[in-house]
Amino acid sequence: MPTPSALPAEVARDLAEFTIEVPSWGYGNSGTRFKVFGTPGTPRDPFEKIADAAQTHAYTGSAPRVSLHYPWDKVEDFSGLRDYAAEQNMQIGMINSNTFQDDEYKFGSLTAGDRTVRRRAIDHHLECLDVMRATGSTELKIWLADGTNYAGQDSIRARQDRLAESLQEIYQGLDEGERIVLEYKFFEPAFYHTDVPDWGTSLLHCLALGEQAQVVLDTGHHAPGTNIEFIVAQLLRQNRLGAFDFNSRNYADDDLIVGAADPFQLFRILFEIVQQDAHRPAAGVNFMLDQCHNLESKIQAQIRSVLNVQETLAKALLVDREALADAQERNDVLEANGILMDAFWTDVRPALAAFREERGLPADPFTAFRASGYEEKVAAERVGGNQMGWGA
Ligand code: AOS
Ligand code: ZN
Ligand code: ZN
Repeated sequence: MPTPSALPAEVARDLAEFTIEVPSWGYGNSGTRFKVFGTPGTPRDPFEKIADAAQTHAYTGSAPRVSLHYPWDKVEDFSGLRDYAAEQNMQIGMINSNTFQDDEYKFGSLTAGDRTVRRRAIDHHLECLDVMRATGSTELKIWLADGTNYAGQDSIRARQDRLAESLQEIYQGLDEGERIVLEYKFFEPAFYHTDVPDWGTSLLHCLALGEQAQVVLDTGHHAPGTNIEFIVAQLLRQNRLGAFDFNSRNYADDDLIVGAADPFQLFRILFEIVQQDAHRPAAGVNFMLDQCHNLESKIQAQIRSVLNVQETLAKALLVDREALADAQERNDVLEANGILMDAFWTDVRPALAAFREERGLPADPFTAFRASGYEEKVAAERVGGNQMGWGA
């Protein structure tokens, strides 16, 4: 496929509608268990995080929402935070609950055997629903660190039953038009078993709860070699893919920039999405980033991430699906594969630059942001106070 100088109209339409949600924690300091490095200009409160997230949107035109983590992003007046976001041309996206940082949750939260601990964890989620409403959000995202480290430590079955009961109570708290999304992860911080380890477990709980419960797929949460696009196709088929946590990884849950480690995997995933029209807003899939930027500039990294997804989506949209269907019907294995590869290898960057300029955006958002002086300005302004970090 030759390099197109302009995008076909329907591809341009789909890209113009497509949005990505950015995580508030991606703008704070992060690191590994060995070290968290500070960076001049790192936000000191949720307002400054939103201001930084707004830069990602201003330069890409495709990232109008920011997810919050509660209580990391706790403020006195959440409606004030919502208003501040609106002034920055941003909306508050998903509210992420947090039951993994308090001593009380050492042996579990929604799955804990101790009734008082479980009660506290359920109440925390109900409080998240209040935060959601105060910020104008409609989505609660649940990722649980629950699990065990040793065989026999606790009953796997009993924990599932307690989880189902706890989720039921949270689900009862939803109003119409709201939803919860349940994330799965096969290991970490628990290393023997995790209570929501895979898409099957998440889906079973969601099916038991009802239509307002859907699965979150974090691309870093699978065993190496897992065919993630298969999971995407299957969840979409059941109308239960609520959201994505995009990132990339080489080894475990690395939370690196999406499309950095394996751009072809991102392409395969987005092609499954495109085939079921799930990239369009009407499908209701929330495409989020869940990343940490330990070494690199955080805003630049977020801009790069949005661009990586946008470029890869453009390639997926360029697949000649008619020709593909024809090759598939004839069982022409190599022609079918070649059609996909043609789209994957197409250089969409010039066409995307033109597309952005038509929308009044910089042709190269990454370079434009670097040259804007924003980072130098906030580094000079944000003195005193404590920089916010993953976990604070
Ligand atoms: C944890 O591994 C999950 O990916 C969560 O979605 C997320 O990273 C966490 O809630 C953010 O701190
Ligand atoms: Zn995640
Ligand atoms: Zn993760």
